[in-house]
This record gives sequence, C-alpha cells and structure tokens, in this order.
Amino acid sequence: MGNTFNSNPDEVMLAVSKGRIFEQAMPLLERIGITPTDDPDKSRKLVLDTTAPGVRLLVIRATDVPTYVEYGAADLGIAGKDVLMEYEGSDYYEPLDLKIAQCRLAVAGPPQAVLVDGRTRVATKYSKVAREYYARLGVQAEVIKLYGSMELAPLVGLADRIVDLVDTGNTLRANGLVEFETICEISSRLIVNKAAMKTKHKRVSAIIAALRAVVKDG
Ligand code: PRT
Ligand code: MG
Repeated sequence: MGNTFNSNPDEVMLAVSKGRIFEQAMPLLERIGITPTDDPDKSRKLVLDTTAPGVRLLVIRATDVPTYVEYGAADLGIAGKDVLMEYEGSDYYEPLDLKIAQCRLAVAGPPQAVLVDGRTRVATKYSKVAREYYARLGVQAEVIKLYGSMELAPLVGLADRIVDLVDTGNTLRANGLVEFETICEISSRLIVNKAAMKTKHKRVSAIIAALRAVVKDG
C-alpha cells in the first residue's frame, strides 16, 4: 500500500477508541511503557504522542478501528470483538485477546413478547451478526438496523427482540427487558495490519509479545 504517512519502520501507530476500551487498555499499555503524553479526555488531539519513542496513538471511533488497521493508516488497533464481528472486512491479523471490556452479545426482549405478524423482529446495531445468528438457527427474523438505544425498540413496538451488549444486566432490567440467549462472549482484541507485520516486524512483534506477557500475568 502506498502509505508514505506511516511507512517509517521505526514509527508505530496504534488505533484506540475513547471511552471504556481506552480506559481499560491504558493500564496494559502503561505496563509495557506506552503512556500518552496528553489526556485524551481533555485534549482535542486525535494523534497522541506517547512516552515510547516512535509510538503514537490514534484516537478514533470504536467502529472505525478495523478500517484504519486494514488500510494501514494504523499498524495496530484495539477493538471489541463485537465491532470486529460486525465489520465487513477481515483483512488483518488478530493475534491477542486482551481480556478487557468484557461483556456478552445477547438476545433480549420483553418477558411476554407479542410477535408482530407472527414473525420475530430484531432491532440492533449488530445487524450482520444478528442476521448470521438467526440464519444459523434457521429462524426467520426481520432485522432492523439501529445506531443506539436499542432497549427502546421493544418498549415502543418497533421490535420484539434486541441484540445488544450486556454486562451487569442493569440496562435491560431498568427497561423491563429480560435476556433470552447469549450469542457470544465479548472482549477486546489486538489487531494488526498485515503489511506492518512484515515491514515493521521488529517493533510490532515486540509490542505483541509485551502485551501478551502482561495479559497473561493478569
Ligand atoms: O459511541 P462510539 O460508537 O464511539 O463507541 P462506544 O462508546 O461504543 O465505545 P466504548 O469506548 O464505550 O466501547 C464500546 C466497546 O466496549 C464495545 O464495542 C464492547 O466491545 C465493549 N463493552 C464492554 C461494552 C460494554 N461492555 C457495555 N456494557 N460496550 C457497551 N456496553 C453498554 C451496552 O451497549 C448497554 O447499553 O452498556 C450497556 C449494558 O451494560 P449493563 O452493565 O447495564 O448490562
Ligand atoms: Mg458509547
């Protein structure tokens, strides 16, 4: 890929999202000597320098992380498995489960669902995952794509099921919904651009190895 911006083998760009993944990834990164010199919650910078020479952080939307890594704008990225499963591409390596930001992707709904036209209607941000899930079960389901507040859909008759991330279950309970099935367990993964794994092998493999060691140590 003709990527002059980020082609220096001594410079490594790591894509992360703000919010809970950033908060939980930071202690891991700090333990391997990568600490941002600016606080991303206070700074408006989208590229953050770190205490590690040549390592910079790209702060982007969670759903954009696999895109930046696949196209090589970032060499490495940290993204939720939910985001990776929903992403249309898959042209990157996924060498490590960081075991952070853990939750599950689940099917939920009102305890007594009333099927609209006798057919399951599922509202979700995870339309690809939901379609694949119901296809695997052999269940006819109409999947409605939403971009947020999935819990609202069953309350106003838009859908009788939602597919959403669940951690404590408090959000579901607060909206009178119950969890029916777990689709899969979720955690954040380290992903790596395929070309960078070769052209920046020394630096990239050192970061993977260091992270693997701190994840194992808990
Ligand atoms: O908003 P934007 O699209 O930029 O990104 P984001 O805000 O979704 O990113 P961020 O940093 O919040 O990270 C989201 C990622 O964290 C997800 O992709 C998951 O991989 C992971 N994660 C882990 C979670 C949760 N746990 C989680 N509980 N993401 C969201 N939630 C939400 C869930 O959607 C629901 O609304 O929390 C609510 C459920 O939590 P409980 O505890 O009430 O069950
Ligand atoms: Mg959010």
